Amino acid sequence: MILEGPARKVVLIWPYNDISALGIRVLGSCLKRAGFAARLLFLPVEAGDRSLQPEVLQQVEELCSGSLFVGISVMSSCLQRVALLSKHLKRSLDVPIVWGGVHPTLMPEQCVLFADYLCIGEGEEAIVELAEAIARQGSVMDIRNIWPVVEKSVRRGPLRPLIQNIDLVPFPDYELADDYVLYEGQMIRMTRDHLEFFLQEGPVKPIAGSGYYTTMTSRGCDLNCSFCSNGSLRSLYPGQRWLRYRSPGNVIEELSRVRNLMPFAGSVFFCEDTFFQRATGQIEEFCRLYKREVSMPFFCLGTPYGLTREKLELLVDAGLYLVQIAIEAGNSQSATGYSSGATDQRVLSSARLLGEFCSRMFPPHYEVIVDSPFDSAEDVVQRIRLLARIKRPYRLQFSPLTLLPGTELAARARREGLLNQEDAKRLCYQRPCQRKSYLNCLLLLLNTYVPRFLIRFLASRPFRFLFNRRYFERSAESLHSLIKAVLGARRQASERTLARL
Ligand code: B12
Ligand code: SF4
Repeated sequence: MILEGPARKVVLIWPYNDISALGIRVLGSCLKRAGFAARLLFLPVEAGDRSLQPEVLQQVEELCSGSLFVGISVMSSCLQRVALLSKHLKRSLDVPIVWGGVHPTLMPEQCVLFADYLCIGEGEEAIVELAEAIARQGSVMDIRNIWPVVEKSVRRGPLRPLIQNIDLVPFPDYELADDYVLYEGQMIRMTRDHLEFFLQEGPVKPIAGSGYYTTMTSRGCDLNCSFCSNGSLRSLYPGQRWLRYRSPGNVIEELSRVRNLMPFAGSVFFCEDTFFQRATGQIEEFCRLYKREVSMPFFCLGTPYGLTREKLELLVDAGLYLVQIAIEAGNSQSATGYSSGATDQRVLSSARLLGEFCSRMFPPHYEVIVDSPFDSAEDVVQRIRLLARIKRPYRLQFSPLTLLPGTELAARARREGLLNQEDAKRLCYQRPCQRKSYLNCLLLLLNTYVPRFLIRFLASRPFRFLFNRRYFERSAESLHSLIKAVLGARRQASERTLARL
């Protein structure tokens, strides 16, 4: 039974756009299971305005007032926003502020001015112990995974072992019992209609077309891409199994709620890079149950690892209609050393395999990192040549490299003098804009019908000598926007096709 009343209420805040917010929804369920009330506040960035207006801060303050504590989920990308919010709450309320998530876990010292407690690593058990301790006014100094901030320094303590049986983690909280969302400058009570609206606006909207339910069937990853936080997170747990899978039965139990919870959801999104790495037997069981109990179209992320014809056959038969493959997680040619040793051959063979399923699925999406300060022009040309070997149709998605704090790549950038203090502040936390260089334009052309041999030709030395220069970058601004507009129109057409399916 949930005991209502401020003495038992914890407020959890999610300051990002995608309100599927697995982190705080799982924590909300843990708190409720332990008899606490959880109020979830969602603060999507409105119209590109990452700051929070004074009226919004005031409303959030009112919603947090009188709670046991306010917990905020912190990724580095939102550090400034969360810092502003926390400063405001600390000034105006007498309620402890708790930061959890990837940023405090990897960069605890950077959080001391804003939080009273940091949750390092997994929060399921720690948050309940913290709530119990605060509710009975007991000591909060010795809770594993909770590091108090005392006089602006972190008091480090021991970490709990990783949850090995992740089937024990409760399903995300979608009760909407006491949830609020920022909409047009107001914190409004979240209804099913709002949920539908915001889930439709999620980050993979162009792929999904309609509202979708996001979940994960695993935790951790056994690859080691140097731009990703995964390696640093794993290093906190030496000797422990880091990549953990939920059992197919447990995933299906969660998904069988979707039709009731979200009648509007048109598909399910598995948002983990490790989806295809499960053993074939597990995938077989998952697909058998999925077809029987869930039977909704689904799409997922992946890497060039683990894809086999047999797995794809089973998954497509069960409703898989699109995959997004992170190519950089398999590119050994790059000087950036993104990957843990995959070869171009692996990328090409995965792409060939996906090509075989083209008549039964949407063209695959390939995620490509651009604008790495470690890449020479020759590295980029190698990537263009590699991509030009993949048979169309496909869609490339480009992400400018973000040097996330605590990653191997950020450390290397600092060592090699590629980042001074100012750059570190700017680049490590905010996703930069994609450069409009000649070579990036060639990459964009791969998304069009321009023949691939022509793109390879345009990437040859004489053209690079003429065009891969600053003057081109400046004038390419308008060309770039034009190509994007054409692609946008194409995407809308494919959304309409999807909506008809
Ligand atoms: C799934 C995922 C996504 C999904 C969905 C995110 C979502 N809305 O839930 C998608 C694909 C949309 C996504 C997008 C992005 N992601 Co992402 N994502 C992940 C991934 C693979 C899993 C996160 C997850 O849901 N885990 C399951 C939940 C249960 O775990 P959790 O959130 O970590 O929460 C647990 C603990 O951290 C803790 N905790 C968390 N918050 C709090 C708060 C309190 C108060 C307490 C006590 C505890 C606590 O308790 C939770 C339960 O154990 C992680 C990788 C990873 N290993 O974490 C990257 C990761 C979090 N993403 C990352 C990034 C950078 C992004 C993007 C900014 C990428 C980009 N450049 O656009 C975007 C922005 C997202 C946004 N603004 O909404 C980085 C963050 C790095 C950093 N230093 O902050 C990670 C670590 C991957 C990486 N590249 O290194 N992401
Ligand atoms: S495959 Fe994905 S989750 Fe795994 S290390 Fe690489 S980027 Fe990170």
